[in-house]
Amino acid sequence: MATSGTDLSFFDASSLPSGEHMRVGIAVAEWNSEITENLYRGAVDTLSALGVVSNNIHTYRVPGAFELPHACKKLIDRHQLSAVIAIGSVIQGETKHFDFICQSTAQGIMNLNTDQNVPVIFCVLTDNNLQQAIDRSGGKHGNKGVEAAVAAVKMAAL
Ligand code: DLZ
Repeated sequence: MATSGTDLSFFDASSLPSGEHMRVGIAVAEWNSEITENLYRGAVDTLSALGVVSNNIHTYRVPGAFELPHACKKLIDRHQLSAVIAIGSVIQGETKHFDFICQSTAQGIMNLNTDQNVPVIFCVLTDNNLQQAIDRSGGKHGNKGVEAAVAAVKMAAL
C-alpha cells in the first residue's frame, strides 16, 4: 500500500492557507469510535493550528460510516461552510458488509463533491484489521485526521 512505512501527517503551517476565516463541518461515525475519535482529535487540533477558531467548527456524530454522506449534507445545508470532513473507520469482517459500506460511503461523499459547492474530505479508513486502523489514527503511519484537516483548508482556499 502507498503509505506502508510512512507517516504522512507532518505539515508546515507557514506554507498552507490560513484557516482564520474558515468554517468547517466534521461528521464523525461512532462505529469503531476508539479509531474515529483519534481521527477527530487529529483533525480538530490541526484545524486549530491552521487558524480555524473553535466556534467555527461544527461537529455531527452519526452511528456509522454509511450515515456520513447524510450528515455531511445536513452540515452543508445548515451552516455556511468552507469545507466538510467525513470521518469513519470501516474494518473488514467475515461478510460482504465491508464492501457495501465502503462503496456506498465513498460514492455518497463523491456525489456531494460534485453536486454541492462545498468540498467534502474523505477521512474514512478502510482497513483489513484493527491494527491497520490503529496505525493510521495516531500510530506509526500518522493520523489521517491531520491529513484530512490539511486537505480541508487547501480545498476551502481554492
Ligand atoms: C453494520 C456495520 C458494520 C458491520 N461495520 C461497520 C464498520 O466497520 N464501520 C462503520 O462505520 N460502520 C459499520 N457498520 C454500521 C453501518 O455503517 C451503518 O451505521 C448501519 O448499517 C446502519 O445504517
